[in-house]
Amino acid sequence: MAEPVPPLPSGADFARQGTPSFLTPNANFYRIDTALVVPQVRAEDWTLRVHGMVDSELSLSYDDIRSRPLVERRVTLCCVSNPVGGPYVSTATFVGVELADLLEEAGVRPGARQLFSTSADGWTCGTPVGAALDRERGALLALGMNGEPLPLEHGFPARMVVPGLYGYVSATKWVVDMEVTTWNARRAYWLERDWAREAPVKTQSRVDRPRESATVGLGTVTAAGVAWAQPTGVEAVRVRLDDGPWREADLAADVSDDTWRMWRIDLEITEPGEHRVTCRAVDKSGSAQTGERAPVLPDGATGWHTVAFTAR
Ligand SMILES: Nc1nc2c(c(=O)[nH]1)N[C@H]1C(S)=C(S)[C@@H](COP(=O)(O)O)O[C@H]1N2
Ligand SMILES: [Mo]
Repeated sequence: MAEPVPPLPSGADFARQGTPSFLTPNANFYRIDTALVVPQVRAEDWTLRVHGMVDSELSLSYDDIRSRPLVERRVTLCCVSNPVGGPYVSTATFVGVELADLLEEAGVRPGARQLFSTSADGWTCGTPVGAALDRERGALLALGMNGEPLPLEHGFPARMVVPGLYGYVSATKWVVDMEVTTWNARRAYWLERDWAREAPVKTQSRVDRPRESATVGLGTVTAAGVAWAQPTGVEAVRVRLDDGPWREADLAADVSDDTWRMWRIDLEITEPGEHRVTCRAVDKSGSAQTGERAPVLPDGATGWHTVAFTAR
């Protein structure tokens, strides 16, 4: 049995107002992988090797992992290639073993900087060793997701999950090998293709309602959406109608600093015609989401999300 997360508080999302559900059902969880065909790895054939700059190499079977103390953790995962307002962000309750436990058991040697992981299909990923070892961050070698074994598409039998880092530097699916090394010794798949080595998640927020190009009636219109700033957490979301003043949105229950937070606000629309709604988040360290536009390459998009709609 896993050490469980507390039950999800009621009011963790504003799904009735148009946000996603707080937990993303596995079938709807976004997917990014380079594999054209999903690797089919049988649990009984799987082993994870931990080696490199360690005192003692580990070679672990699925049963070895499953019989260790398991923990549950709710994490919002997102992709560096997500454009402002985009869909590549989802949340699940993952279950697995603490990555720090495995690495400490192997004994990370001084001077190690990169945890270089490889999947069954040969994809590679470089994670800062410090992030993988940081117990407060709570990286997992995950076996399950939302109460089920990992679906094949999401990395069965095991994958990495590191809160606060974009997936391409942290979330290796079908992971079979972890080499503790330096940055110079190994270059991961997306690093070879001009993406950044360090890729912490950037604070973002999104308008889910009204939808782009929607038509709404005059009067009160409820806008709603999501914001994320893992691992710092979302403190506030501010919303603006057209060029009006920024107003504080209502936030859904605060579940975890590693997960997204839903927002909603009532807008009074008195003028028929075209309108715009824009949102921006503030994280719990007091840093505001920047409005400066940056493209997804090399380390994640920035800018505020604006949705245009019509009232009549
Ligand atoms: N083996 C493998 N793992 C991978 C990838 C991949 O292409 N192959 N893509 C990464 C990227 S870019 C992201 S954003 C996350 C997405 O995980 P998901 O598909 O479960 O949402 O997985 C990461 N792990
Ligand atoms: Mo990604």
